[in-house]
Amino acid sequence: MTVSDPVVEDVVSTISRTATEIRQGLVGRRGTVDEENPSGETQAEADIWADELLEGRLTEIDGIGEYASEERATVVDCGADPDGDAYAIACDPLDGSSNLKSNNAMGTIFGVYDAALPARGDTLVAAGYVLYGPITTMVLATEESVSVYEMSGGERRLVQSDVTLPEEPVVYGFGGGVSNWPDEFEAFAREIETELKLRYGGAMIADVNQVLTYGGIFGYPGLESRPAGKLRLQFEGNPIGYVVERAGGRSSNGHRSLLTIDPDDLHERTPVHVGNAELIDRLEDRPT
Ligand code: P6P
Repeated sequence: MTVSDPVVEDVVSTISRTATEIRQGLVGRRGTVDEENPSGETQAEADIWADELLEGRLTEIDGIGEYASEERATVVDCGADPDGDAYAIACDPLDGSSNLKSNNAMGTIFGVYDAALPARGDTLVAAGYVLYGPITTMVLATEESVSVYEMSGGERRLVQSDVTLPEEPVVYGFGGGVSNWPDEFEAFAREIETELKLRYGGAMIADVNQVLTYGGIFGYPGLESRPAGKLRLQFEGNPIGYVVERAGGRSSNGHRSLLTIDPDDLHERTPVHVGNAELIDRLEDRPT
């Protein structure tokens, strides 16, 4: 099933082809380089390689005015005006690349914004992720719906459409470490751990995919040592928040939808909570 907006369809099919190549090229690129990304994190060879592949292809698409990624300090200007009739793409080329060493799931996150970057999440027109798990799948959210595809040979095959979060939550995953959590989040987490099953693997989209599949909540809160948390608004919070909200769930920074945050900086971090609406409401309603 193709996407009705031809530019978004071109982006999604380009990412499908490139993601297949990324997955195949992970072998032999599991090392780290002596470089840091703009967030100060050591880069894997695969981080840089995946970013270069995506940038080279996505910036060639007519109708794309900007490209930005977690691996690049600044936005790549593709010439067209994203405040005009061009979109801007924000990518996390390899989310969870630290899982390369341990051979656990990871993936590629993308968001298509109808605004110049950095932009509010409610300017997204599409967002999604490719998950490099036992098989390669893509979850794609557009203004119409949320769909799941299986990927093979650079092509995507629709396996589920109109995806919604299961009513009954089953799993949870909270990052950052309990010793780093503010007291009010720790109290919330202690409640949730008596109600749901722990699923946390160190790559946001693999953990979020558990929530989308089984129902529940994923969170990476603000920490005592790092009040804004770890995850980036443009490249992780907004695209995943858009997917989960389109699937009938909620996103939050602890107080409000991630998609309503006015960004100040391309690489700004934010606390990220996504999942079943009742659980996010409970989090936001807690005394702080
Ligand atoms: P921690 C991966 O590095 C990432 O950005 C997310 O994909 C993931 O949810 C989080 O960081 C894991 O962080 O502190 O548990 O290693």
